[in-house]
Amino acid sequence: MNRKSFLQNAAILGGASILPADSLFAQNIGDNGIDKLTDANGLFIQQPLPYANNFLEPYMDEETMHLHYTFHHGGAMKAANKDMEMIRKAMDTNSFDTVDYYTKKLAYHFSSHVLHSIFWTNLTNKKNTPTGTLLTDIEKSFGSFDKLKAYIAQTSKNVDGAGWGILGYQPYSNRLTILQCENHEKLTQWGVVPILVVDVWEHAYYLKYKNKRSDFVDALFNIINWDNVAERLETAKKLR
Ligand code: MN3
Repeated sequence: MNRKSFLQNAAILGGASILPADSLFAQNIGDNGIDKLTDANGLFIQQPLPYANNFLEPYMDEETMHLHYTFHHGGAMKAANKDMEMIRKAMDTNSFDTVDYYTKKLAYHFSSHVLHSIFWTNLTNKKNTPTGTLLTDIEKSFGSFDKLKAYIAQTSKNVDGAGWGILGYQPYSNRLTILQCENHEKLTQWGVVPILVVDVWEHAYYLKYKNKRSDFVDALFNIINWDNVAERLETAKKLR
């Protein structure tokens, strides 16, 4: 059974709960290689977590996972729908006074929805490393896997306030690139497709790691799903 049909069977049989404990992958990107973030009507929807809340223990604790997915990611998804609704309402009634406000809010909430959706699938409970094209591209762009790790760790640990460290594919230069994202949407480069994201908002780590963001970022390297990162890179490269 290939990976895709296994995943489909797993979904039919009840999803993540039947995945073996040592399952490397936990992915929910669709057949077209992009995360499904909206329903048929264009409303934003949150995909189920691709694993149980305790799947990433001990590096990411069960309670943090529950709160993070349900209220932080879920809240952003709902807020993005509200922003869209308010923009539509303003357009329908030709009252444009508030569209700039909700456009800004939508950038914030929708970016949160995108990054969190990627984040869950970027993680797994079995330590692994990049191989194949992903590794070659990492070496081309950063020199070595160790240098990439040092670079994204430093960038993530030192985000001012709340934000993300992001490894992305930049189609304009055909290179991998690192972003230090503030909030969910600031300091991007146009065109970059995120393939690995590191959430360094306090809600991602404070229950377990307290003020030690640095320890959390270091711990994450034990649970990164490089297969998922590779799959995202493969999809992103088709943009060229
Ligand atoms: Mn978060």
